[in-house]
Amino acid sequence: MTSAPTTPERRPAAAPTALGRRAPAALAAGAALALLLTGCGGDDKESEKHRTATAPLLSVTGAYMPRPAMSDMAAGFLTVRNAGGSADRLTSVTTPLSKDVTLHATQGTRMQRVPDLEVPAHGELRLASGGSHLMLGKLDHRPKVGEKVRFTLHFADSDPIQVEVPVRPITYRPGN
Ligand SMILES: [Cu+2]
Repeated sequence: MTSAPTTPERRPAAAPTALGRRAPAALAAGAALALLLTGCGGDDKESEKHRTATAPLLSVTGAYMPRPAMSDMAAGFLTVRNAGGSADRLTSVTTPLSKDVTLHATQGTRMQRVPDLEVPAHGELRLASGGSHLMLGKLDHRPKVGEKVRFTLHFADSDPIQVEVPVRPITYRPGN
């Protein structure tokens, strides 16, 4: 009487006649599949690696700001590296030093405001003297050499990145 309710329930789940033989075969197949998945990246670490290889993976290096001659305008330089497999775009920069930060590209000797700047996949966006740069207007104050100015970089896809940007003498050139 006690086994009666359980027996009918088990039966439909497995083949009625070959239960003993099929179950181990299914288990073996399951184990083999698990091994295959592990071998070709099915486990968590491998999928994480795969994910970061295709998404933008950004970091910022070499940031500095030449000490501005006056408090009305300053420039900012830095490099955004992208170790990921897809491009991103720097869309804006915010800082307590200025409410008016724009992205500039240089064409020949003329600089021009642009809406965003590309950070190529497996590459870098280089903002450097004579090239693309950040332009800060209406400064909150004229920063001194050695002062650090917080920049927050905003991207089309990636999370914002905060950088403490050191103020350098106006003659400073990054060594490379
Ligand atoms: Cu400019």
